[in-house]
Amino acid sequence: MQTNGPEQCPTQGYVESFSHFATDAIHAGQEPEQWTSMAVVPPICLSSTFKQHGPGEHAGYEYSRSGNPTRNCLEKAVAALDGAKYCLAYASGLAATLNIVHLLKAGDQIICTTDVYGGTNRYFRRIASEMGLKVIFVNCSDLKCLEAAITSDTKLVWIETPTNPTLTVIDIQGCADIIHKHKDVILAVDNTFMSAYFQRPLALGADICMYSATKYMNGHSDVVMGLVSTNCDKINERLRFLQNALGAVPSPFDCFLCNRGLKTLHLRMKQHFHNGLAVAMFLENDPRVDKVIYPGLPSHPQYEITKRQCTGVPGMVTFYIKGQLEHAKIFLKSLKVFALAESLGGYESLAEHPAIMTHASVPEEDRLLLNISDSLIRLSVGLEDVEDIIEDLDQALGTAHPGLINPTKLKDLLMHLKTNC
Ligand code: P1T
Repeated sequence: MQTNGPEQCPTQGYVESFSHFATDAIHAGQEPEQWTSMAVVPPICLSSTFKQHGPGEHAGYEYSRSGNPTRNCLEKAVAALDGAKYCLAYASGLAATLNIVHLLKAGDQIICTTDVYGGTNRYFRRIASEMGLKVIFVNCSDLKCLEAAITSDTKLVWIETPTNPTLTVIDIQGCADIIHKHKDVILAVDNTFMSAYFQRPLALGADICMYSATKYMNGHSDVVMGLVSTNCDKINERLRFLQNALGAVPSPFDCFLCNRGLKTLHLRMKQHFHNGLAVAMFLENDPRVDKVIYPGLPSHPQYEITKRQCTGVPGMVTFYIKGQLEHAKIFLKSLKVFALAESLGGYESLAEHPAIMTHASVPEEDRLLLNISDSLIRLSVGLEDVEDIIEDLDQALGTAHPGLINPTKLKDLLMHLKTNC
């Protein structure tokens, strides 16, 4: 679909926002008046180039790598949701990471928390560190370790919270307080798992909030994209230059889809929370499961931090199945509602084996230090009826461990959730 172009230039700086999340998700940056057609739903502007009145005299857009109306519309919506002045969109989450790292120069040090998405780990370890950057991995959930690791060369601290796949929660405000005692050190938070709905890193002191929008922000498993928000003029100016100069931009069609996905983010996240919590509670009492990790359970080591810095918990549940790799494989192959697939945060339930799949690129000794063992399973609990989700887990665990049964009564569990949550 190609419609009339916009009359206005791409805006930077705060977009007009409303005081509540859902209203922002639906209206911020979406004003029909920005299009000559007054389209209520933002058009997909496919044009790669824009006519100029005279050389250098343009109406806000020149070439779609440097700026595109549909992309701009998405960027404004996300900025409003993050409470940010600026947002930039990229061709993938990793492209967003790459652009952030390009803020640095050879000799600078990056501190990356130990437990991050396997592709982020691979990028820092095998690419950034071979291009003259000093990369060290530090457990940033221990603030003393972070403080001790900072040197005069440190320019970027990279955290992911909760971490992928072991769901460690990191105190964002605590990290920011330490980092900002030092001049010119940037705190970047990968907010992919929480989404803008449950966690606002910029309000907690982060300089950059980053997403793999491939996950919850888009929410429909049909787009690969990255997003970066910031309130810092200097960071925005350099990132905007890099977005154009490095060129890893998303297509207008993907921007349209992600912008559409944002309209239901608040509804989806509430249901992911409900379904994720029910699954975590079901698995916690299961004799076929050794351990459940879910930041919304009081048994989680950072439950108190989670309650303080987040307004909810997504549908990511990690657990150790009783037994060995063989049991994990039987369980994963027996699932019917869950698809055995990488990725997360879509409307559909997914299950995966981090050691063999998403974190295979992390060296084995590092994986074991992070407790990413052969019995670890990661679930992205989707939006199906929770009874069907739990029945599926129950039957697949039953196939892996015939003879053992979970004593939890599903009806009681759902009643408990209804009355207590
Ligand atoms: O896949 P991409 O959009 O490039 O995003 C990379 C990325 C960054 N940060 C986090 C926390 C992630 O989980 C990811 C991608 N993760 C998966 C594909 C996965 O299955 O874990």
